[in-house]
Amino acid sequence: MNLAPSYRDGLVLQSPVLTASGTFGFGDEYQDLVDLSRIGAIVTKTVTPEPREGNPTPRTVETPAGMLNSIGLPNPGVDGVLREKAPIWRDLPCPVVVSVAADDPTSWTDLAAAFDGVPGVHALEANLSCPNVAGGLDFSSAPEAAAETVKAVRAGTKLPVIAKLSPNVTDIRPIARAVEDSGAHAISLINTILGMVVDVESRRAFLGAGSGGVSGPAIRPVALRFVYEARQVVDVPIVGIGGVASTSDALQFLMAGAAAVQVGTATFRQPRTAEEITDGLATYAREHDLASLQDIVGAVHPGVRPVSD
Ligand code: RRO
Repeated sequence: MNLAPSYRDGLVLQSPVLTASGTFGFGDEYQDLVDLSRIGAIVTKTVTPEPREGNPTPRTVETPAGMLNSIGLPNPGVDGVLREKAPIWRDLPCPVVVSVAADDPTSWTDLAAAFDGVPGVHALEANLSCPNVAGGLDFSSAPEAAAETVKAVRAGTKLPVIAKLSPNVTDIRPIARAVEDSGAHAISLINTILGMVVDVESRRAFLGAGSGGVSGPAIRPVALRFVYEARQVVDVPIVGIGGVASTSDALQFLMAGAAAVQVGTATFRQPRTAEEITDGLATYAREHDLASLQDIVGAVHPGVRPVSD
């Protein structure tokens, strides 16, 4: 049975279940807990051109059916990552997708170029949508900025480029179209939804940075709708992200039009979630006589159900 979504220009994954950026380190945190040979790929924490310390604490807080984060993109910078993290990627039993973010076109191009030919790296995820950086690293709230950024990334690399989009927009469709037209091989959505928690004793925002991004099951219905809407206007594969914690969650994303999913917040509770969902999808495919899971991608039927259904 084929579990593999095939990306334009040839990235084929052994499972349609990946880990989401920011929830699995650089592949160096959970490798002893998870059988990485069975998941689709690891997506790393986002890498920037220079090292970053991240935002003031507290950086996370639980929310109903989810969590709020404002981590602020801490990472050792591209040189630090290549020196300290990349050497293990060659020997990991799954592909590595490196998440990248920069702040102007030339830096995006240079950053992308730095990962070309690094052993173990199979694709880049251009994080066009970090919600938590002062001055804004949000390149996907307008089609023009998103397109310019994807072009800059493509100019630096031969690797497949996945464009990760923000949900903090009114209409995802022109943005999805723009990144496809400018050469993205796939689109991942959604990043976190802007939110806030107030500490009523101190009468202050709970997070050190004030506001942050909401993730987890609370945002799943929102994410599903984004995937469904984007699917109507683009041909490239979509990777669904947002509260995927079970096989049934992953199936919903596939049926809404995603060729693959990423597991994020659920990993904090159970690091093996991506592996378990891979098993669950295989079981579903067997029980429903599917030759390929890709046969159900976009299979949701819009419209009103008959009462007898
Ligand atoms: O590091 C973060 O605060 C962060 C990033 Br880069 C992102 O893309 N999404 C998010 O919720 N947090």
